[in-house]
Amino acid sequence: MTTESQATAAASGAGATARFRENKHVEGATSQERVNALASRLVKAVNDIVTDEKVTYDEYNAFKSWLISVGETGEWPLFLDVWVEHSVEEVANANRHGSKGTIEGPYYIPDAPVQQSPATLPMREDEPGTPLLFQGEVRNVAGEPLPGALIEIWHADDLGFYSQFAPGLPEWNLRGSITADEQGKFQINTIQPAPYQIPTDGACGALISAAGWHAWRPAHIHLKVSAAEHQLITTQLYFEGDKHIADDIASAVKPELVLAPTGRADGAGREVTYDFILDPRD
Ligand code: MBD
Ligand code: FE
Repeated sequence: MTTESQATAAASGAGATARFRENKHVEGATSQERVNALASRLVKAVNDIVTDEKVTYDEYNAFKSWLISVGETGEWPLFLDVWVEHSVEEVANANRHGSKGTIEGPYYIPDAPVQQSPATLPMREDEPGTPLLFQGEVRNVAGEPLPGALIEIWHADDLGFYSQFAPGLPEWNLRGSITADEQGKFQINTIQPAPYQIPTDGACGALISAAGWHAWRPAHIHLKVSAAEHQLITTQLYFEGDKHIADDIASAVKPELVLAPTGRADGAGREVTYDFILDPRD
């Protein structure tokens, strides 16, 4: 039997690349003027590094070989989301007044099964990990509740693997779309995810080890929260005390996004409350 621990960088990279191509439509996203301006700056930045650092032919060829392997292992989505997306997100959401967003990352799948709050995420019988009750309210910036708001949630399991990107996991494991109640409140039962390690056997892992970096993201829950007439927010929530809160390899932690769950009175795991504030659509 194939289990999630046998996940390979190439298989999860191929999955993430296929998902990206299906979900993101990029034709006509920008004009010739912008392509000229942005591509010219990118090329110049690379040439400046070569000149300043006196890059050798051996280094140039190592770089070329590495870029080829990023494509071969399907790791462009992983590479870009880990090292570039955070600044794109900062620019995109600079003018919001509601809850903080952060990066989407490579493992979102749209159209997870819809459930009404209170809900339990799809999970295996005896899903490993500490049970977590995640609850809260969705409001607008004026403090009014948003009944029927949609909370899309996805996260890794207790070994740090995502369903549909590692073998042996049920299709929608730890993924769901939950509608808030008439007061905009939601209650979601799940388990606490484990920290995520960038696959060590792919191109991103090779870069990390060649550079002497670490490969970790702190444990996190991904969310997309939306309501009619409001801007969708893509975010992540983290856990206080996590070893990599201060040095996330993906630079996606913000202090407002760190949860401090408490033990439940009934002893059944932990619980935490977090409210989402959505900006109006412009
Ligand atoms: C993840 O789980 C993730 O959230 C990001 C941003 C990059 C790689 C793996
Ligand atoms: Fe993630």
